[in-house]
Amino acid sequence: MLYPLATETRQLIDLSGEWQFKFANHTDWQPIAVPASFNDQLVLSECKNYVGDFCYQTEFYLTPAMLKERIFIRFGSVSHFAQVRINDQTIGEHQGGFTPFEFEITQAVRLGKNLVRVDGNNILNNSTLPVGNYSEYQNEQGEMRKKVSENFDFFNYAGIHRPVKIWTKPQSYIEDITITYELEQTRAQVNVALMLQGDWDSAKIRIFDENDQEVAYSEGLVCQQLTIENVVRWQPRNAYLYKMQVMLYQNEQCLDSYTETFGMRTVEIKDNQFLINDKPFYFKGYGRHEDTHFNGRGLNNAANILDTNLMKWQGANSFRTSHYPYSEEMMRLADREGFVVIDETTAVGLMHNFGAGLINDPAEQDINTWQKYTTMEAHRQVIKELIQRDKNYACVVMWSIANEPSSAEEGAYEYFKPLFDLARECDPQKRPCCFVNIMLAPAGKDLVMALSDVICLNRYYGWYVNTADLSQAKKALQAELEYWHTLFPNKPIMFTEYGADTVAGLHDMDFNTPFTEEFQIEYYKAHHEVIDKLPYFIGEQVWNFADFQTKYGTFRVQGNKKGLFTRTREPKMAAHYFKERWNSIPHFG
Ligand code: BDP
Repeated sequence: MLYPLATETRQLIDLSGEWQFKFANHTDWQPIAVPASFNDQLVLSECKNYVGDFCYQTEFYLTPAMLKERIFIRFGSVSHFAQVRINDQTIGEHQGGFTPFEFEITQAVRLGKNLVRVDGNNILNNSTLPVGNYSEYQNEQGEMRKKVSENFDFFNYAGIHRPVKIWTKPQSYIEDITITYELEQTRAQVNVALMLQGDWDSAKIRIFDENDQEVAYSEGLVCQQLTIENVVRWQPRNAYLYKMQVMLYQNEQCLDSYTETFGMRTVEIKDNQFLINDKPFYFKGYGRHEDTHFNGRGLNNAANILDTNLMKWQGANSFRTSHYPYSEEMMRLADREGFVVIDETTAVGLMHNFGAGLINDPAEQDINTWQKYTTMEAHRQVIKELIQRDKNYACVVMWSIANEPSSAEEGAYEYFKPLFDLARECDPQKRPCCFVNIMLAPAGKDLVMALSDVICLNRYYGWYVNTADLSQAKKALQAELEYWHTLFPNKPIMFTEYGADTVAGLHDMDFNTPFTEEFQIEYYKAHHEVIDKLPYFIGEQVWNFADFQTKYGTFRVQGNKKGLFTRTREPKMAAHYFKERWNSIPHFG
């Protein structure tokens, strides 16, 4: 799926701005910003925490010139379900809150004013991703209400989260471009597979370097091969992007033109190392969230730029899109700025009995996750949509199929095997695939790691277990890492999460006091003492880049406070500690 851009043959109307909004059971419309979550724009608790159906609407105008073209509406994402109507005609629907979707609306639009209406909902249940527990109850006034108890900690923000665009395309047009390549020293063989619609007789492809010099040209049909000499490779924190202009022709007339930027690098796992361009890469970075004041989970371009600059300031080189596909705007920024990305699906909360007995219904304690949940279809869909969307980005070096699934429970391997196969089959660049392992499924108990190319661990020794006892934490961590290495001697190991909640401004002379800024540093130092000695340990991604909003919980003090930065991006002491550390560890070992 191409990113929506205006070109010499395509026009774009960005519908960002003020829309009209209402909850389905209300009659009055009110203004709301798009893109953004509705939750934090509406003040009242019942609005912030609303579960159920909601509606958005706005107008757009079409000119006579636009009506000669095919017209599409494209949503970057709507969380979690959307049905779209244009001028009262139902156009289509999409389930899944973090991937784009597009509908052709040529037949439904007219000259001048048009109305777009989105009927959405934010319901999560045992068949959706992320996973939620859905129920209905009667409130004190005797009215029926819906409830979602999330199987994860981040706040279930909802609404039109990413830009909505009206996009014209010519009658015959380029639907998709898939780029693969083989790199031999300084030469690249670039293979292009085009998906084309309508009538055409040839396609021309030009590749330009960063100085806008043409470096390759070809003319042909849907599969073409081009050679680039003196290739400049995309490198972590030193990106280089080529521009590929694809033009569709009929009778020497150019019908459509689209330019895709792309970088080239190799990725390989060999001898416990993660090689990028044949050199062992060390991941320094974060698990993050799309989470800011006011916007909630909605696209916030200023925050994305600021975060990128903060990550650079710290000497980081990577992040994971925990726990869902991030906006295309963020992915394009990572590609441009050279951040290495582990690209994660929406598969979070795949554990039925997380708080066995205490949190969940005791009667359900013995029910197996893989028998209870019916997420397979949603999981297949998000893998396909994610890879389809992000396949050409050089910054994506690995796909994360799930975060912290119940991988020690019987049936886990059988659930995941077809999903890893699917991801490997869908990815034209054949990148490594992983899943992120939870502490409750440690070495020896986990059943899924054989499928994963890298052992990605979320570990909280010294925090959720051995709380504040860092010397026990170190021993336990060391023992577990060694055990993993014995089980899978050829797989590299990395942290995809480790961290301690820290309330900014809280200090103590006793550095072992949890929640203080001092303890956060001690916690990380203890972990580094262990991992720095292990040659097969290939990276550290802290939890989390910044504090973020969560559902209510006894563990959460107005949100999750494990950030190196606060939610407003002020640095905690640990942010400076990591700046020193990461600036002294090279990107390549
Ligand atoms: C891990 C989850 C992450 C949480 C984190 C925590 O992957 O989403 O925020 O723990 O508890 O289990 O801070």
